[in-house]
Amino acid sequence: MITLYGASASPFVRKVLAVLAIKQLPFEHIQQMPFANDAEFKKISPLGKIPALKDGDITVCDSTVICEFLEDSYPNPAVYPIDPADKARARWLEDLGDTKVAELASGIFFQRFMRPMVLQQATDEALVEKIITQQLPPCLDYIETQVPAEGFIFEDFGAADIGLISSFINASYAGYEVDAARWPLLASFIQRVKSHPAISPLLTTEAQMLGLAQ
Ligand SMILES: N[C@@H](CCC(=O)N[C@@H](CS)C(=O)NCC(=O)O)C(=O)O
Repeated sequence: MITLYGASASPFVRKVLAVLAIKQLPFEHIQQMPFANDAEFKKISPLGKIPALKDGDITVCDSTVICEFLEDSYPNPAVYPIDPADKARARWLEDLGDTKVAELASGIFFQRFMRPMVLQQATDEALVEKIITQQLPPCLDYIETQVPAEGFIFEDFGAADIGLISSFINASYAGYEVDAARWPLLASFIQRVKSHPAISPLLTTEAQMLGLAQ
């Protein structure tokens, strides 16, 4: 039996939830919160970060490592392309989502949602403004060149699609939407990913958990 540890609204947990949904794998979900400094949890996630996953006796942490473990263990349906060049591009776009996009878009969510609502800290609005007006635009200019006008990045919906945009879902919970007039391909791609049958039910659950109307 698979057990996934991690709060549903984390962009990284969401990516693993999407892969579990695409592969139709049954699992138990423990809503482990980040920043909990939980000694028991650190036994399976040494850095204390979410997500982590157990499959029988095997424990795996880091969302990308987990998705690749699931792909290797349960190959069908695939969430990464087979062709080596496509697979390398998929990993790059997923990594971009997990790193630069997460730092910036999830940074908006962290400042405007996590800090006031969970950590009882004040939002650094000057930092949010800097992210939105200075730091995100060059990143969005690049992503605009990478997403298709229709469909998904590769033939089948997979880890690169949700990995690239997962943090924009968090940013939208904090009132930030990609400007469709400036980045039309990315704005419509985000909407298509959000409407995908593997993602849409996850967002309904998240909205309920976060107390947001959908
Ligand atoms: N590279 C990791 C990043 C995971 C991550 O940063 N998760 C955040 C929550 S969204 C976390 O657990 N933060 C707590 C901390 O940094 O201590 C992955 O892809 O799983």
